[in-house]
Amino acid sequence: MRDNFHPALKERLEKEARRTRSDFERLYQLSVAYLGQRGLKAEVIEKQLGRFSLAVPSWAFSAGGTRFFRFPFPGEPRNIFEKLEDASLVHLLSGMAPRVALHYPWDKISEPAVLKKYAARLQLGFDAMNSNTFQDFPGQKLSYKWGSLCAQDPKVRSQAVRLNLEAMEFGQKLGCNSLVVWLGDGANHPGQMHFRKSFDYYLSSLARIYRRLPRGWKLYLEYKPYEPAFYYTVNFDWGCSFAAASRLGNRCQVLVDLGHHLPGANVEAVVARLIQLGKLGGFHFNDSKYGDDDLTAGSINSFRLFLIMNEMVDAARERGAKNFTPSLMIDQSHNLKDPIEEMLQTCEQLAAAYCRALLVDREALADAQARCDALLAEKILQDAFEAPVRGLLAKVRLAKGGAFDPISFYRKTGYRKQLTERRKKEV
Ligand code: RM4
Ligand code: MN
Ligand code: MN
Repeated sequence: MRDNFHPALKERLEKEARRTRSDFERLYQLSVAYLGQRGLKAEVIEKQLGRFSLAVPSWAFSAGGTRFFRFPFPGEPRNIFEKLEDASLVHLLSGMAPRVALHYPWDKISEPAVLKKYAARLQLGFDAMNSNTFQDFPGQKLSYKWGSLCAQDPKVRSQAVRLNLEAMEFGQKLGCNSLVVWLGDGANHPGQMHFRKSFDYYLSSLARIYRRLPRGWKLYLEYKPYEPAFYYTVNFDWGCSFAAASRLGNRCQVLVDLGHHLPGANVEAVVARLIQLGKLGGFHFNDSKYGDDDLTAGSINSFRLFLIMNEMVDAARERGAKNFTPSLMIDQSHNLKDPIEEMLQTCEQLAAAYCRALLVDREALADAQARCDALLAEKILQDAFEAPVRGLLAKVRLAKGGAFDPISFYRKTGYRKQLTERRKKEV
């Protein structure tokens, strides 16, 4: 395992920045001209953009796979250290992914202190800990085949609670700040599971976890309508998450995974409602066409992503950015693209959507809404959605030492090839 590849790359980045200076200037002027026409100052937007940061998921750096098969690729990271190494490259080139979310026990290792030090050397920190009771692991006493936190068998429920406590303990040693609970618990057949009883089990198991939530931590409840259970899922929508989070207390909030909605759901309205109710904990960003597809954020429905960001910017303005800090995490499964490239692309898409949301003329929008001018209101949003923001993003990225064009830079470095050679040799 090589510790630090940054110095060499940093030099190359500086060189590349000089080489692409005029391309950057041209792109930047496009953004500046747009802002100028609307009386907006580039510095103000850039400052806000500079504070935008994301957490990347450890599990997205290796090939995800589908229900049917997983296609490994050369140079794939084999453990959490190698995943961090890849994550640090994403942060270096994008300048906006300084934290990594973990999955337990997938990322479990015997010496968390070593991992923490390694991450710090790569200039990374940790974000949420996600617990996994949706599969069985070798050596586990009882199976989760019939559910985990919501299983009929109290011993299974206790085992699942214990796994969550362990996950928090592990996360605390690394400096994580929250626990995300997503369950596969549910039924495939009508009558298989008692609806009210299973939700009661959910609430009481969560209460046992919540009581032990480390100081300063949040508990995020993630919902999903179906899969792996195809008839009934115990926590199937934001209403279930909201009810549970309200019952548990202030430090428990709802997590919105963009892919966890039935087709056609108005996710931006869900987000707005949760904000209004003080229960929006954060996001798992991705995109989907049909279900929990875990595709690249903004690749299928970029207007929806913009509308979600628009709700966030609107709320931050109303409440003050300091009082509104939902957790921004990516949750994707990379089956075909190189995960590092897909993550760079994702960061850019998310930042672009956020930047466009910053450009919405909110006074004009409020005025159009007050006058019931539907056309103008919509046009105001469309105008911001179509804004040329790439120059602003590049400006902020370059100021942080990132690449003008992260993906082409990554390709030029031949980084994956180097990794493939190195990871073949080291065991
Ligand atoms: C689930 C859900 C969880 C994620 C797992 C891997 O569908 O989105 O957040 O941890 O997948
Ligand atoms: Mn998720
Ligand atoms: Mn999912």
